[in-house]
Amino acid sequence: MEKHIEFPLKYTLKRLIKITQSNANQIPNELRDQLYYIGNLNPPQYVWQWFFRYFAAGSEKFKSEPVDLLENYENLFLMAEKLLEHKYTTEKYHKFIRDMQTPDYTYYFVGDTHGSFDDTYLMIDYFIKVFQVNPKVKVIWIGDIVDRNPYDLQNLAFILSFWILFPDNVFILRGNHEDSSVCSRYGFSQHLFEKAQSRERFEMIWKLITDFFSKLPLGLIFRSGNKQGLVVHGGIPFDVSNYAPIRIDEIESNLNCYQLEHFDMDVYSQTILWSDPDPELKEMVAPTPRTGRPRFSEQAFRDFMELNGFNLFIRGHQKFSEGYHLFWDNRLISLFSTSTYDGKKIGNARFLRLLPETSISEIGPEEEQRKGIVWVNKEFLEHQLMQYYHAKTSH
Ligand SMILES: [Mn+2]
Repeated sequence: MEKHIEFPLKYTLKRLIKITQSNANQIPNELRDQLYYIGNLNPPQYVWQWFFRYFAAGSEKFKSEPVDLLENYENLFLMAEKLLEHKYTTEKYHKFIRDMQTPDYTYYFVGDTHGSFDDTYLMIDYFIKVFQVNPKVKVIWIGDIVDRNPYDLQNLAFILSFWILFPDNVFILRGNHEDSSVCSRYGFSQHLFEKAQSRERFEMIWKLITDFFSKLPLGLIFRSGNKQGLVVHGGIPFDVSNYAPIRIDEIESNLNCYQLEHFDMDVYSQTILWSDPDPELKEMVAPTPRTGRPRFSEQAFRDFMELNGFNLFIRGHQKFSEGYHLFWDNRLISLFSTSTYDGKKIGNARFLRLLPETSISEIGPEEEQRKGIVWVNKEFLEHQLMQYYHAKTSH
C-alpha cells in the first residue's frame, strides 16, 4: 500500500472539517470566493450552510439531525425548483439538454447513487478538488438519487446543494425512481415521513419534491473531444410493440415526460427511463418476461446511434456490483455509483471521467491502466487526483 499523500490544494476535506467544526456557521471567505468564482453565482446563506453541514459532518450526524431541519429541506427544494424554472426559460435546459459548445471540457458522469451518502460524499469532495485545478469541468448525475438506502433524503439534498452552487457545471437528470409511484414504494417517502413527523408537513414537502422530479430533463447531449453522445438513465427510445429507429430531434417536442408517474408518459419517455441493453437479444427489442422491463438489442442500439450521429451512449439503471459495465466496443457505458443497496455493501461504486483526449477504445478501469472508469475509494481518488494535479501543473 502506498503511504497517505496530503493533497496539495488548500481545501482538503480535513481542513474544511476543522474550520466548520470550530464554528459551523462560519464559512471561510477565501473558499467561498474561490467557489463563487467557479460557480458564478451568489446562493443564499442556507445553501452554503447546508452544503457545509454535510461536508463537515458526513453521515454519522444524520441520526441526530434536528427536526427543524425540515424547513431547510423545504427552502432547498424551493430553490432547486426555481433554478430549474429559470434554466427552462433560457431554452438551453429542455427535455434534452444540448451541451455541445464545450468540447475542451472534461465530463464526469455519475450513475445511480440511491441514497448511498458516503459514496456521494467522496465524489463531491473529489469534484470540488478537481474544480480547484481545472474549472473546465462538467458533472452529470444520471438519476436514481433516492430509494434503496437509509440516507436518500440527505443524498438528494447534498447533490441539490452542489448543483445550486455550480449551476453551469452540474446537471441532474431524471431516473425511474424520481417518480412518485416508485419512490413511494422503495424507501424515500417513508424516510421523508419519519422526518416530517406529521401527515400535513409530509404532504406539503412531498408535493414539492415530486413536482421537482417531474420537471427534470430526460437526457443530455454532450461533446468532449471527438466524442459525441447522449446520456440518459435507462436506454434508447423505442416502441416495444412497433419498433422503428428513432431520431431524438423528431420525437422531442411530442414527448409527454413531465408527469409525476411514468404510467402517464408516452412510450419513448418510458423506455428512456426504464430500458436495458441485452447482448443476447435476437429480436430488435422485446419486453423482459415477468417484469415487462423493455430491452434493446445491439442492432437497435447501432441503428439509433447512427441515425443520431452519436458515438457514445452513457446510462445507469442496472445494478453492477463492479460499478460499471461496458457494452458493444465501449459505445455503451453503464454506470452504478453506489456501493450499498438496501443498506448492505454490494460491491464498488464507480463513475466515468471523460477527458477531451480520451479515446473510446481505451475506456476501462483506471487501476488496470485503462482510462476513465474511476473507483469511488478514498485512497484511490487521492492517488488519482495527485496524478491529475501534476499533469495540469507541469505544463
Ligand atoms: Mn433505475
